[in-house]
Order: sequence, then C-alpha cells, then structure tokens
Amino acid sequence: MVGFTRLHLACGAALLGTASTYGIQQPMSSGDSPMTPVGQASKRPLVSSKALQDSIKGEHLLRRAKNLYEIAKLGEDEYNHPTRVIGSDGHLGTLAYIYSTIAKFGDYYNLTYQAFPAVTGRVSEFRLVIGDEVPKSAEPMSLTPPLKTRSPSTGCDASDYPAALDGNIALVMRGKCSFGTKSEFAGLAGAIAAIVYNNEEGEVHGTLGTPSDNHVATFGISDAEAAPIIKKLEKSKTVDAIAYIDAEVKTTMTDNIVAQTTEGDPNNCVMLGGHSDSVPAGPGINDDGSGSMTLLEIATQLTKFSVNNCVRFAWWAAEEEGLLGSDYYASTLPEEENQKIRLFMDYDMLGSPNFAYQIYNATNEANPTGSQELRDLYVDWYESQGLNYSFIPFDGRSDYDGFIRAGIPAGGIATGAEGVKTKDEEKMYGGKAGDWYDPCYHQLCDDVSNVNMTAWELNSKLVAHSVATYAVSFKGFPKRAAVAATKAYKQSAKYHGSKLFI
Ligand code: DPN
Ligand code: ZN
Repeated sequence: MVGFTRLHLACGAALLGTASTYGIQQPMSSGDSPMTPVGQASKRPLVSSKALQDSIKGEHLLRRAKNLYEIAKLGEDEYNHPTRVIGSDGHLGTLAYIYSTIAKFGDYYNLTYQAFPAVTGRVSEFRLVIGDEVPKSAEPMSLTPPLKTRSPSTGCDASDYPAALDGNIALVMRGKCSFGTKSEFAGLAGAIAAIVYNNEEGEVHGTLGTPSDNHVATFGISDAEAAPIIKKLEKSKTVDAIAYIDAEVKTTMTDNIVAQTTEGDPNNCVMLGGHSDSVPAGPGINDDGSGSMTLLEIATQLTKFSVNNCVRFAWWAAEEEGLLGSDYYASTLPEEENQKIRLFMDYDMLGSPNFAYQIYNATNEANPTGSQELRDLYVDWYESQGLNYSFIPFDGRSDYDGFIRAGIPAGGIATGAEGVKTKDEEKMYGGKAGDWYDPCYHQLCDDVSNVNMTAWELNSKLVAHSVATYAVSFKGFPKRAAVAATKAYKQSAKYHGSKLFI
C-alpha cells in the first residue's frame, strides 16, 4: 500500500499528501513559481488569447502526462496494473496532484473539493443461455444487481409484464424508455432477470442508471442474436433460458475539484471541465488525462494574467461511472448559482492517436442559447489555423450533459474514442482509416505513448483561446435564460457517458 490518506480539505488548508509525496515532478518552468504575490492583481496584464495560447507548450503537457502515469501506478497494488478509477489510490493521487498544484497559487483561486456519492457496479461472473445457444453479444448492463417469457413490446408499461413472468426471464425490446425502467418493471412482475435486445443493428452496451431495489439482473444482446429467439417465442410462447450474474452495486465517496478565480465578475463565469478519473482497465492518459492536464496547465498559466470575468475550472470525478460528478454538480446548483454560469466547455480526450478535430454540434435549436455561439468559436479557430474539423453528435457522451439538462449553454471539442476513422477523415487529418480514433480507448494501453502530441498541443491552444476570450468579455454572447431543461436535447440524448441508457 502506498502511504496515502484520503483528503477532504477546505481551501487553503495544509495538504497531507501532496504531489511530492509520489516523487512527481512539477513543471516549474511552466510558470508555477513566478506567481504574482497576493494583493498585486492589478500588476498582472489582462489575459489575451494570443498570450495564453503562446504559453501552452507541448513539453509541459507531456511532463504532466508522465506525472499522471506515475500516479496511475499507485493503483497497481489493488488492480495489478496502473489505473485512476475512482476509489483507487491512482485516483486519490490524481486529486492530490490537481489540488496541490492549484493550492500553490494562493488566493488567485478559490479552491474546493465537492464530495459526492458515486454508485458503481462490478460484475465478476455471468452466464446467459437461451434455448441451446450462448449469445456472444450477451453483456450484463452496468449497475445490474446480481440474480435474485417474455414481453414482446418495448416494455415501458407495467402491463407489458404478465403475471406468467413470475420466476422467469423477461425478453424486452430496446426503445422508448430507459433500460432501468424496463429492469424495474420486470422485477416488479417477479422476473428473476431481464434481457434487452437491440431494436437497431449491433450490440447493447447499456447501463441501468440510478439503482432501484426493484431492478433485476439485466443483460443486453444484439438484434441478430435476438432474432431466432423471437421467432421461437412466436411459435412456442416460451424458450428455456438460464441466467446467472454475480454482481455488486456499491457506493463510493469521491470528489470533484473546483477552482475559481477570485478576480473577475463572479456573476458572469466561464466554466470548463475535464474528468479526473479513468476506467478500471487502465491509466487513462488520453481519456481524460489529456483534458484534465490541459486544464491544469491553463489554470497554471492563467495566474500570470488578470481577468474581467470569473473563470471556473472543474475536474469531475466518476465520469466513467456515468457522468456522476458533473451531474451531481450541475443538478445541485441553486438557481442563483446556475445563473452565474454563462457557459460550460467540456474537454474530454484531446489527443487521440488517430485523431480527428471534433466539435460537438451543439445548436441553439436543440440546446440552451449560447451553445451554438461556442460551437462557432471553435469553428472560427480551426478555420483561422487552416485546419479541418468535423461536427460530432452532442448526445450525452461526456460531462456537458448535466449542464445542458440544467439549462446552461455548453459545448466542447474532442478527438475521438472508439469510433472508426473514415476515408474522408484520413484525407482531412492523416492517420488511418478503418482504425479507431483511439485504439487504446478504455484499455491498459492508454498510457503516455497513446497521446498524439500535435493534436493535444494544438487543441490545448484552442482551449486557451476559449478561456481567454470569455475571461475578457461576453460581448456578443447571449445572456443567460431562465433554467429550463431543453426538451429537444432530452429527446435526442441516448448516452450517459460511454454507456447507452435508453
Ligand atoms: N466520454 C468519453 C469517455 O470518457 O469514455 C468518451 C467520449 C469523449 C466520447 C468525447 C465522445 C466524445
Ligand atoms: Zn473520458
């Protein structure tokens, strides 16, 4: 075990285990030390996009990525490989690294931990046999309970689940309502398990979302593997099946870190975030070491400047468990605090090895007004650099989700996860068509070598541009409207992080 104590500290308190505990090198040359002493704010020049962009250096980012990998190794005792998953020493070390880096800047930032409960699931073993077949696509849903027919509809009404289901396994089509709702109805009807089959092509990588006592063990299977079973069911009404899952759902306390400039109009904040955690499988250096270290570097460089508007940085925890930290933050903001956030910018996966320059296609039609102005800021910047860019769906795959649902304009950039690069994109960005944008996505090999430094440095400059632009002025940026979750977004978002929930 590493010598690390869990920390919950108020801003300014002494740190018990700082980054130096781990032999982590701070990039001193990147401007950590020459901080303007407290009370001399006026002596700092007003931030400009050019100055902040110029301060971004690939070597500083790389140093931080290496630090993060060393921190991920703290997870080895428990996981046998580097990881920064919540609850691990790798994640606690990440939080200490971020916190201690920002704490050095004294009262330039108001720095806080926000603790919240994160519900996590673990499936140690499972087996599903339907008829004589073992469906290859069978995958237990995240947050499925352990194990404690038939329903041909989408199963979104209790009446879709007949009494005959008691003691049996429900087979339900995907669609219309969440997987969690289906599992709950199946449980209430006495089913011992539920299988949701895809209503479109492919496998179902789903999550049940917020746990309920009525949830039953739930699997997803592909449309192709469901088709013959449905045929049999149409003929014979029942098919023999065996389901087994050994799983656990538990609650871990973890923390978001939020740092806000003490200077700048506190009623008009530009907010940005990346996630501090990784999946259990690996160290998460691109996902989202890239975004979270870009934020740390920009928060460092920003201390050389003064700002007109408040700048608020967030490092979310438990993104990989379903955007839990950002959801908690956005959904618990009092109305008055919600109104102070002019926009939220999401920075998750900025240096994928087989990258594309992706911009979330966040329109004002489907999202809070201002989202599109942010989208266009990214467009203008890539165009000004003579670079190509691609719009990608704004459908709930990262931490912007809670903000949009809370009525706050949002957007962001990314470089791609498990998606496959097209021929056109190969022409636009180089790399390799047919391969994933990030071939190490959610795997052990997401290490320091899994970051394309050109893409990461360039995107970090764009992040710097976005921060500096709004730190100086919101001129031309739409005023905040009252909180009203956007219906169009709610209808189109089908992801909650990397998992489908509907
Ligand atoms: N939210 C990312 C993850 O943490 O798995 C994946 C992702 C990022 C997907 C950005 C699309 C865009
Ligand atoms: Zn991520």
